Amino acid sequence: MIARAAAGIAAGVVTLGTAELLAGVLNQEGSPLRVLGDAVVEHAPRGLREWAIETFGTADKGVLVISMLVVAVLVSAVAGVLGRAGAVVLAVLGVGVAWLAVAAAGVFAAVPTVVGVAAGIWVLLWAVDRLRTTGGGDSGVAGGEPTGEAGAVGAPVRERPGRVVAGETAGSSARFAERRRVLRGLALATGAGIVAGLAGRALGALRADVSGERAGIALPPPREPLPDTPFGADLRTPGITPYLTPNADFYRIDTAITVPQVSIEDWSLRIHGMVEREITLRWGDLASRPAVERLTTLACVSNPVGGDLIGNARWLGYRLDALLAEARPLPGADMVLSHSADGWTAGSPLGALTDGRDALLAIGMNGEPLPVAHGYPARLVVPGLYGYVSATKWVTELEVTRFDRATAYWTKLGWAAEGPIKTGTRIDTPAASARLKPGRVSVAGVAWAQHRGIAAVEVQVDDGPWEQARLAADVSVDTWRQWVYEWNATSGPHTLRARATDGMGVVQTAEVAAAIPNGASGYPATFVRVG
Ligand SMILES: Nc1nc2c(c(=O)[nH]1)N[C@H]1C(S)=C(S)[C@@H](COP(=O)(O)O)O[C@H]1N2
Ligand SMILES: [Mo]
Repeated sequence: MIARAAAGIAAGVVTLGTAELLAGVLNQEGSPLRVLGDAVVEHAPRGLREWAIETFGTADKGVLVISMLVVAVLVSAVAGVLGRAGAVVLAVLGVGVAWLAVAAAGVFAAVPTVVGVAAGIWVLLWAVDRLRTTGGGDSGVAGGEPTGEAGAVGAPVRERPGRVVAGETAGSSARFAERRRVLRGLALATGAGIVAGLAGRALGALRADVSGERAGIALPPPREPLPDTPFGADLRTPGITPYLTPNADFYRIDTAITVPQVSIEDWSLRIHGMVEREITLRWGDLASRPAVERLTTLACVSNPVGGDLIGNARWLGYRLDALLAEARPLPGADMVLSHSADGWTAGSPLGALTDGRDALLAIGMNGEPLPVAHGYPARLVVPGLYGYVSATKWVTELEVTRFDRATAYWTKLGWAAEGPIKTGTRIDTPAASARLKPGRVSVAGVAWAQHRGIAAVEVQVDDGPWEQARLAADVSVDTWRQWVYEWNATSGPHTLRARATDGMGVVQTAEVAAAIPNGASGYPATFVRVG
């Protein structure tokens, strides 16, 4: 029983290993794990999917892969115990997965699964037949089984030629040796299967990798190039967040366990749904359109008060209002559901993409092609909206629709359908719990209210009056603004608070709110000790 289960597991591992190796060499779409994973994600009951995302967060896909492997091992073990009938089980499962692969990516995508299953079945039959001749495949203890059982099923006991077999004991030990050989073979097959599978995955990742392509991309010149840091935008106060966030320091949030690798050869943007004229733009089609450059501060709805899921970059791209106008949205449409290459979606108000603000299909970030993790080759950047409702990376589709017809990824999971960025500020320096000397201390940070702008920042020490901070140059309503308040620190423990006022004259709310459903709020506070 245990030996047979081991045979089944070896067969299963050989099946998956062979298939993954072939998928790595031939085509990623044929990976049975990927085919099955996509099918599970697509057809899982909503409740289960929500539970998985809530429980495992962005690791949900990794958990899915591990769960699938565990199930595969269990099913294989059962198939092994079933012996020859187990081969039929493997064949049927193989046909099912091959069929899913064909449905998802064409006939060619079935090759890895078909060859993998054939290899697995071969291993299973080889092992099952041999185990039968060595004593039914029960526990590994030779002699513990009635001699003659092998004969009863009609297979001869294999013995080494020339060996003198004297009676039962010698027969048992020959069978024992043969069994050990079979088990050793199974262990070898399992090991080889694992190595093949890992090699296939590594090869696939290497083949799909677009970083080489990215390095060779020439970005179009923008109409009015911008400096990285407009004059006066950076106060250079020690400890303050720099005005421009370098790509390497830019926060990253997405649901992808492996970063999607989308080649410009395969990339296209389809604008469809409630439009007069559906259009599909390929990479080469972009070149004939004017490229613009804009500084925009991106923020994540999950950013807690005082958190760092916010960054400011110089984005190069194409105006979304112009691209949408080419497709001519129909009256009644009020949402653009943007889709990514990895199946993620965001729902943005059509108005926010067409009201004249600098909503972009971005292809460049701080003078470079988009980093792969930030959406290469193209993503959306919309001033004033949290990333989860606007900033689709690896974007492939703009579906013009209505809020009462479509629901985006995070909205299905309880986050608000609309996500305008709340006015906020952060104290960068002094650091929390800092020990300071009495005297002049620069209290400084950044404040943001994208698309409304920042008009003022005030600082409060303990329960004192709110004092005006000095603001850095006003670059645009769409980027954050640095501020500094020169504090005359006195000995003792103190709490520093800050609050911002937006360009409409509205002070940020003091009401403390958690990030879900539409963004955290409340004044940031820093506790320090002076003296
Ligand atoms: N394809 C895809 N795009 C996505 C996401 C995602 O999970 N998948 N996350 C969004 C969220 S929640 C945010 S805050 C921004 C973050 O962009 P960044 O990683 O470039 O900082 O990307 C958005 N775009
Ligand atoms: Mo986000």
